[in-house]
Amino acid sequence: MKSNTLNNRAAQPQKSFIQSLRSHQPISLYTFIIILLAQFLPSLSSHPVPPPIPILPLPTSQQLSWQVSEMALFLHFGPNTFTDTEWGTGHADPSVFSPTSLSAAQWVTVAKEAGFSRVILTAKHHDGFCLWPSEYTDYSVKSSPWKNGTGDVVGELAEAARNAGIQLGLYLSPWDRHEAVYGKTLEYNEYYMGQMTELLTRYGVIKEVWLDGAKGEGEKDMEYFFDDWFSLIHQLQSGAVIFSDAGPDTRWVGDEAGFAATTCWSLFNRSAAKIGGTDPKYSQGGDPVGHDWVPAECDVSIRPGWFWHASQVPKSGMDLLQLYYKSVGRNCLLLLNVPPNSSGLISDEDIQVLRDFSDLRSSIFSHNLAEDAIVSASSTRGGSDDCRFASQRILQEGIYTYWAPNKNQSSWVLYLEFPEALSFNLLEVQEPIHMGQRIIEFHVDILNEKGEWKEVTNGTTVGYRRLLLFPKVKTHLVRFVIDKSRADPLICYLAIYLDSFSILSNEPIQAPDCTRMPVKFFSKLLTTLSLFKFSPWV
Ligand code: FUL
Repeated sequence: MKSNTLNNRAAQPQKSFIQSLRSHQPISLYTFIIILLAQFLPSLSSHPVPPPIPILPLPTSQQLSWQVSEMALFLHFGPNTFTDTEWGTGHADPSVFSPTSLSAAQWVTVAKEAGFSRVILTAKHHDGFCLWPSEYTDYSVKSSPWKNGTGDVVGELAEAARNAGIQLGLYLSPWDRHEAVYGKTLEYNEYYMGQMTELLTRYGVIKEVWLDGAKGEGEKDMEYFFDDWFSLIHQLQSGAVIFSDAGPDTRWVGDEAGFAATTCWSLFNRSAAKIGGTDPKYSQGGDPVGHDWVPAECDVSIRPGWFWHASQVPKSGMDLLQLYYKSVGRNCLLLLNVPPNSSGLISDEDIQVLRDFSDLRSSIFSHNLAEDAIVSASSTRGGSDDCRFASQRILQEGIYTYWAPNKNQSSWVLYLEFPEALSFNLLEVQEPIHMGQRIIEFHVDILNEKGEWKEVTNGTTVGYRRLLLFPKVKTHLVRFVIDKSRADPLICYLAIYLDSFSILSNEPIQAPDCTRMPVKFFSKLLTTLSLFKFSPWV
């Protein structure tokens, strides 16, 4: 693994070309020519500078598409929904499973309207009851009164998801409290793989397979053949990611509260994690020197329980917004459980909360206040007129266009200058993670009313997407400073917003209009020429 650690604190502004000229000190023609050449030389070569080398480990295409999907809706549904339990004993009579108006189309519509791109269903929870007619057991929908035993919840959801263009994932619990062969290692592994094969061959494209090591105290001990399971899943569904406490493709974040640590690496050592016995701290933060790419997924329920209970009420839209900041905004995927009720529908109060959550996100994120900013950088790979890695790229959404600095720099800074002073309290930053996760430490400054840089926030990792909320500030000039990085830092998106709902109150820091930083090279050059005090004989 390449681990080219560069430590670089650039809190003090480097005196730029323009600034030195603004000091109105005469410089010689010789110095002027050297400065001019330094600006142009990188672009004089006939060949463009190639993109920087990625830094290992890197995500697979499946992991990239999983990460970009940002939010998935978890659907816990089964006999527990009807018996008011969380961990069914495995002995509930199949007759309890009798939803009166089950509509997988409604689940999918709710997910889609709230901005979720994937649904994940408990095809089998710990009670062993199968929501599809498995050939390997009678403990399933086929023994229930629902549709006289002819129904298939997995099938209905697969069809609804396909029709709506929503991705499908399935949870097949390893712990099975019903199946008689549970505890007999070979037999149960065969049983589990037989069921997994049914799920992955009957229902079209499956994008995520979800499994865990949960098991009650004193339950039968047995070994799961995880490596065999993972190979089977990847053979049958090459586009799927596998979730577990230890990957291989995405990891449990280490809590069921829906948030990651403020430092959150997608780097991880799979060998340091055990399914069913991980260290939550390690899972929450990942591993800055990890050899595997295993990004975190934050699971949490909209209600206190995972299954629906008549007595429980959902969280609020604002609660979900805070969870969003602490999951998606910390380089993770948010897996929000919204359990269908005993009629087989997502409850109206949960739908209302999801609408509130969606409205909050649209209101905050639909307009990047920085979209008209003039962007400049401490340096640009290939020179300041090489548009492929230009700083302006950070205003363009998507991870494949990014700003890259020149090699061997002692400071990495991006400046955003706004046509007029703006008020904001939220910053979004993204790394092009297909090139590896790089940034270790950064901070954000604004120019305050005294014309001094004032730090408004700082952070450690960035990754796919970092959202930082801070007390509201007002300025026309922001700088994003990368203090420490595993390799030359790359930024693909930077945006600012005003979240007027999550107030972290303080007095706005007002900046004057007089102090403006240098911008694009040609405007720099024009300014230079007008400011230049030519003194050829010095
Ligand atoms: C845990 C299970 O024990 C809970 O019932 C729930 O399914 C949660 C998402 O995962 O491991």
